[in-house]
Amino acid sequence: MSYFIVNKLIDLIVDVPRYAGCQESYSGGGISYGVVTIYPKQYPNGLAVTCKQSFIVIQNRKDGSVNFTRSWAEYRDGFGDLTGEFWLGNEIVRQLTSEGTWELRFSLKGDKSSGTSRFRQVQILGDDYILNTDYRSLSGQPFSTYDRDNDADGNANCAAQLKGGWWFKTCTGGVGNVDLVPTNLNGEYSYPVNSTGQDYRGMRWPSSWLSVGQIVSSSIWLYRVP
Ligand SMILES: [Ca+2]
Repeated sequence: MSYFIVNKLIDLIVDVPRYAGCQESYSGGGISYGVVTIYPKQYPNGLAVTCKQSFIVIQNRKDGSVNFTRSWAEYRDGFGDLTGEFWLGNEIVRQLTSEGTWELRFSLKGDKSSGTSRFRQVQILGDDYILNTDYRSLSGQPFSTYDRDNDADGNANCAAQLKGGWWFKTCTGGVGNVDLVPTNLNGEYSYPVNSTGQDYRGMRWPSSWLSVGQIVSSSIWLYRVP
């Protein structure tokens, strides 16, 4: 919050241009990477976010300094440090994606290799923060935390088992069935990746990504399609 206050003070002293989003800031010659107060329609008093060029960073993990095993309220409101590791907050993402066309971009680095992924037509909907997207194996899935079990597994609480908050569908894997392999980029940092057994804790992405090895950094970006 201190960045927010400092930015507000700077606004009062200097006639700082107000940008509706990271895209506008970047193309308008504003900050290309760092904390920016943006002024989208839903936040007329300003919203502090981390911009990376045209993207709003909604998750950043790089060293395990922030604990991602958090409650529903913490995932809703956001936690961590906008200059380090953080989750921006489900409510903010819901508000931002309530109009326009959005994408999620995933930038992952493993100890063996790196990769990127993209979900198109992204919206976060309703009080359970349902993820709607063209990525079929997660689309339609509400968000879950250990204290709010919205997953599709009637016998288990995936967030309690696998740690972190995510759009969990199932808690266990299914060999050869990508829909049944739990993904979770908010799992415990540096929890050893297990490629063969039934232990799906840790930071996980679909099984085809096992070649990246242990995920050492993860960044999720929200992009408004012009
Ligand atoms: Ca359940």
